[in-house]
Amino acid sequence: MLNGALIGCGFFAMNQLNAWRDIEREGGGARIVALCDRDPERLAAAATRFGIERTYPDAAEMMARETLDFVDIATTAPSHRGLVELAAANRLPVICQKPVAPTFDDAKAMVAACEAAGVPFMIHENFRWQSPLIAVREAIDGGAIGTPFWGRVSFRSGYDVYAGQPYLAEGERFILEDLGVHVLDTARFLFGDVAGVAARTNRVNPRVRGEDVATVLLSHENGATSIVDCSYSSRLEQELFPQALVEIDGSDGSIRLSANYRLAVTGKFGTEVRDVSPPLLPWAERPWHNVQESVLLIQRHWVDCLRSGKAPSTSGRDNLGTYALVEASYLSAATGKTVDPRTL
Ligand code: NAD
Ligand code: 89Y
Repeated sequence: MLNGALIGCGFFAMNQLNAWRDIEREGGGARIVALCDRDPERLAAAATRFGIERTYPDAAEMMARETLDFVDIATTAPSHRGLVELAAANRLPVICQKPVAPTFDDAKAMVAACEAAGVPFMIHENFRWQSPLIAVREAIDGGAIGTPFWGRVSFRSGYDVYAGQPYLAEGERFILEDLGVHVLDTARFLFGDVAGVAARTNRVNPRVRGEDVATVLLSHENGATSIVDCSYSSRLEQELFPQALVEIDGSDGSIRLSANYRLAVTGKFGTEVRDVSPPLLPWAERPWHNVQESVLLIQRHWVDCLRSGKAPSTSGRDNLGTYALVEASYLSAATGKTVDPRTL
């Protein structure tokens, strides 16, 4: 049994703790044995809710006292670098929530620290673990549409994300860093690495400090072109939060992941339509169930990687490729120029 500790018992960590409990109950070989939060009320509430007795206000003290196989960091970005470096110094494999850090230099330093310590490092970049997006990737790999040459990953919503995550309205950077990072990672996952980024941003909601709308044009190394677009200022006939919609055109056909998880794959012999709705886990709540299932899947993957010694799909090193797209998007939006993310 792998013994883990979770740091940061806030809004999103409840999903991670529910998923860890599922993994323990299903005999998945991992459990959370200790919790840390510098906020005593949040720490006590999580400890009671999940029946975890060992609690700490300080991560360094927890790592010194506990015998752990990994740590799972669910705090917000400003604390990520210090906590990941602390885990590396303690030779502890570490998962860290997205966005990996406030700056690209921090992210690179975190990857370097884990590599120098020889510890596995995974970013909790869970969108590519959403089962509808896995179904899209499988449809590409199945070959029915031939070679993709164009794509779009779109996330447009008017959902009040600020109610659960008030800090999102306060930062100088917003949608590209918080949500765009997922959508850009999805584009990398589906279409491959990127040679050019051209982005434009808008701030529509006056209550939000950073940009809340972004449109990014990606030139992929394999010649495909894709569009990533995100908005938290879109009032739509159907509110689809937190669904990412996907369009892909290939040499032999097309894929459309449209509203409410309808997947249409058109090939040379016609169109196959499937409902790829994610399951509603017992602890999940609509509309978050899609994201919540992906938390369980990525955490299972982490346990699998620790046991087999393989690198996680969203390793710290892999995630530098995604972070470079976020950085390139901000730079492109600020300068009006196309940016090669590989030069950052
Ligand atoms: P939150 O503010 O609700 O919770 C963070 C908790 O961490 C707080 O309780 C805080 O007291 C604690 N904390 C902060 N620094 C600490 C430290 N150094 N030591 C101990 N405790 C510390 O934040 P949240 O909304 O839960 O977001 C956490 C992270 O999850 C963010 O990085 C966010 O981007 C990410 N997130 C991811 C998804 C996803 O789908 N992957 C969704 C929502 C949020
Ligand atoms: O923080 C964000 C995330 O990671 O997924 C959706 C979100 O909760 C709000 O944009």
